[in-house]
Amino acid sequence: MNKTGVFIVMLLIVIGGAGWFFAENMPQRGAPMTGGGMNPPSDNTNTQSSSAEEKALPIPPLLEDKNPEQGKAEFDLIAQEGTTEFFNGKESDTYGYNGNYLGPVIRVRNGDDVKVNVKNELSDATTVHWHGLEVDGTEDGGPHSGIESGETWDPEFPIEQPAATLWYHPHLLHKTGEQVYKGLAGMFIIEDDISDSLNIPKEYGENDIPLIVQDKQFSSDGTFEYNLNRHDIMMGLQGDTVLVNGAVNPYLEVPQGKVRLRVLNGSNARTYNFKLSNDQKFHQIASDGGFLEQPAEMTNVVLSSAERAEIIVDFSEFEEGDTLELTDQGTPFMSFRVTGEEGHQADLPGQLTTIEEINPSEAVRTREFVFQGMGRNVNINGKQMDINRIDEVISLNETEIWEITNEAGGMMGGMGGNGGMIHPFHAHGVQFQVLDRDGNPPPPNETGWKDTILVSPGEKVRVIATFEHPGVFMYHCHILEHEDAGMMGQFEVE
Ligand SMILES: [Cu+2]
Repeated sequence: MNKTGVFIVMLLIVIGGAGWFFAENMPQRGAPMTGGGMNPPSDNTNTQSSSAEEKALPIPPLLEDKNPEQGKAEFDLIAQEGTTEFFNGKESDTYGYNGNYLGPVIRVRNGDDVKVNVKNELSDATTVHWHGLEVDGTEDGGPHSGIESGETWDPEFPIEQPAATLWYHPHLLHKTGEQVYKGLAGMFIIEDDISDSLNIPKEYGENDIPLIVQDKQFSSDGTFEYNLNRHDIMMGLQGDTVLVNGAVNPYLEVPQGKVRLRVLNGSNARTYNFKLSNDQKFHQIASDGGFLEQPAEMTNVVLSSAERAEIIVDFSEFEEGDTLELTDQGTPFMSFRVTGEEGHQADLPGQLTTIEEINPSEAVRTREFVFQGMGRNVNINGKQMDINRIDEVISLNETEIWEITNEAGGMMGGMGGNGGMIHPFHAHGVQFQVLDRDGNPPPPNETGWKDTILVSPGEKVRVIATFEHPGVFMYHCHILEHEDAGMMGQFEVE
């Protein structure tokens, strides 16, 4: 800063609010304010231009069930190419299911026999994996279930698990990252007698809201592409713009009452630390695989890629016109606008469900999974994915403990702590329970069913599961760039 600049700053400090002085005497009024971080507290021009871009949160439609018969459901899903306008007047090439970006919500009931007709209208092959669904390997939609361009795939499966917020996305070998990033993902909701009977918000789109949170790296022209640089290969592709249901900085109008948010981290690699802008407490009622036994009171929730949390936020104390923001590490990315409408008031049930704890003594063995390597060398137990190799064989209906260790951060961790990589571990076709993290019991929001678990650098997490579905399934890191690079293996249940 030159001497004149220093003088102006000092003058500002000395005379404080004497704006008239500058109005009368500054030759270039306003110039120091743009460059010097000295914006006045209420810059109406900026507020108006940013609010003009704000969009109402898009709510993905519920996909029509074509089978009127009770206990059966049939859906049509088309993977297709399109364009999406994330910023006014700027179109980006995207993928979507039954649309240009993301997909509709598939909602089924426990006990339903489900059929999905998947048509691939992309120019590339794809697959559709039902993330979190307990189905046989042939219906799971992993890399073995490739659908060539122009072809169809019609999996049929019964729903045999409790109410939960799951999701679906492609799982093509080496191409999962690209296809998810371009927009292929959707929510898959299971309801059951328990979710029906609980006095919690459950009006879809009104007070039961899906939030698919993703990050993108946009170019200055408002488009994005899937091009990995060296940093992306190491850390997974992490963008600077957060989208919710495909919208940048959207707002949601909420009634004065409790609202249920089904939060899905649908990002390729990023881990979020969600918090409300006023540090207000909320309750997590469900994890990946369904309800927790009791609501867990929290001020923040951490979700790594593919993890879900259903949370209840109470807006009863707010007045019409009030706003609240949802933040990641303190940075807002969507807002809630409270309306004059009265919302869901009932207290949360003290008990949501009962979860039968799997006793570790039932486990027939402990299997170890060590996450190692960096960049293109990421691996599990020293091996990279080979579609022609089965890595682990499990007997049908047996219970096992899986011990997942993250050693991959070792080298960089030694260089200064935060260089270590987290790895979200995901196993297909099964829901597990967390036994411990480095020998300590899991936090309350990890005491329910899980299918994806964040494993920090140097950490060891033990989970337990009973394998009730036959077939070939994947286990892998859910940082999609790590998965695509080979941090994946196959287990066969027989
Ligand atoms: Cu990873």
